Amino acid sequence: MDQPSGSLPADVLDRLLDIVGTQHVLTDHELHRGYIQDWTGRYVGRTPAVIRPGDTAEVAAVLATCTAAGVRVTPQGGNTGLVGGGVPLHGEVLLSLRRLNAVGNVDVAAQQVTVGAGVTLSALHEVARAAGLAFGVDLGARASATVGGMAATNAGGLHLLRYGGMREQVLGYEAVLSDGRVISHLDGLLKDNTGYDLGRLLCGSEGTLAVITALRLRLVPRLDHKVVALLAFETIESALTAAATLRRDLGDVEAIELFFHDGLDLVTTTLGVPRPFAADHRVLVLVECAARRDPTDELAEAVGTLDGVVDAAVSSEPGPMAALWRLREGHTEAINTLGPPHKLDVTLPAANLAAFVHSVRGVIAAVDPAARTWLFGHAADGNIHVNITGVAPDDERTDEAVLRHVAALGGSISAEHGIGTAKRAMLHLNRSDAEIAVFRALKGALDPAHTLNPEVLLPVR
Ligand code: FAD
Ligand code: 2HG
Ligand code: ZN
Repeated sequence: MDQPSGSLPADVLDRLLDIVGTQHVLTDHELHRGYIQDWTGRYVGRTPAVIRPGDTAEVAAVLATCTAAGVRVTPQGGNTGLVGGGVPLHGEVLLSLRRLNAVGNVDVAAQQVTVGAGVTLSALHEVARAAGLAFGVDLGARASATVGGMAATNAGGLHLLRYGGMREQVLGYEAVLSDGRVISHLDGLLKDNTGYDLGRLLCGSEGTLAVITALRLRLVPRLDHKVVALLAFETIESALTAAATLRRDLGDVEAIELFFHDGLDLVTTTLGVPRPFAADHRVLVLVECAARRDPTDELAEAVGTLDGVVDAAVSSEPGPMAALWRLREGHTEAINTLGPPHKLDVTLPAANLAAFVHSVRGVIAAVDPAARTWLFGHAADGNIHVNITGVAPDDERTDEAVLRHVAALGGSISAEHGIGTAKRAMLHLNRSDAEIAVFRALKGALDPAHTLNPEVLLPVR
């Protein structure tokens, strides 16, 4: 249900101004653009005010005020989310957490650090690197995505097969409930069986249960020797078999990514990136290894055993490695130039992945022959990103057809981006009535007034 977005009750606005200060309450709609529209331009909302608290106490006071007044709130970090969960689509107050960007000292002995929810992934990588360590999650939106948003979406990313997703990195949390109470468990003890793991519950909760204000995060050893190979195949079957073989045989695999010739064409022409091969090959697999010693020989040896490789480019130099990565990471940016895409983010069981790649274009074309389909993703996780262009932003027919197809093949309708508003009507494809009832009970227990993202994740009754 919408709440009026024109203005807030005067007493509520006065209280919010008192809490965070005049310069951090943005009521001028001219200043809202970067907060109310998502990265793709598909989701555009409106808000009476953007509130930018500077610490946990301010977050608590803001939430207590909004809940007492019946004002709904959308938490937002870097606004790189791709499922319409972090923009105020129903006139919510926009709570930006970007100012919570404090970084604690790295505990090198424990390999942990405590950071504010608004710290960007790039900043976290730099902090870890400077301490001789690394952070296990990486993704293309690293310059803007915040750790709070990444935990809230349980972001997966490029290194999931080695280190896990965000949930596996969260060792402690601080968060604010919608009534203003602060819950905190930031010790980072590796062994700690004192009840429910609320930090992990918040991972993937998409701002519906509490506002994350700080996280205690696991760091991993920094591996300075890297090598990247781009392998070309003519069939998806040979590419997927190769990905599985490399995952099994190589000890130092950091990433195994997948894309196709049409996406490669789009990236190279749109972004002005050089083509990697003279010939046009149908399927591309990008492999990265990272180790304490140069892993190039091990990777080259493993590639030599693979069937179906028709071309290869290998580099351990920073510039050429970045150029190969650009071909994969540039997909999101290149597709955005075609107009607001529909983004679906699905996982298939390994046994059905090739069948899905063969069939999904037909599923989409059957619904809308004018739609264009783009496929890419994280090959080793079974995670395919299905992007659809040429479809009106509010036309859900192709989305629904793809998600039903995924579910019929035993897959997940959200691999890593979350449910948001985009897929809430389809949650039943993966979650039973009993599970959704438990979700609702958790929501009712932590946010009984339904202040936080009331239109996200949970289906309309
Ligand atoms: P936002 O977009 O601001 O918010 C996302 C959700 O979290 C919303 O529901 C919001 O309400 C909630 N939220 C935000 N902050 C908080 C908080 N502090 N407390 C409670 N709730 C909060 N995702 C992947 O998983 N893997 C990828 O490889 C990947 N690559 C990407 C590449 C590009 C170019 C882009 C644009 C996006 C990519 N994403 C990827 C999606 C996106 O970056 C992730 O979902 C990321 O975790 C969002 O972080 P954010 O800070 O931008 O969150
Ligand atoms: C990626 O893997 C991201 O590049 C974004 O998850 C996917 O743009 C997308 O659909
Ligand atoms: Zn992804």
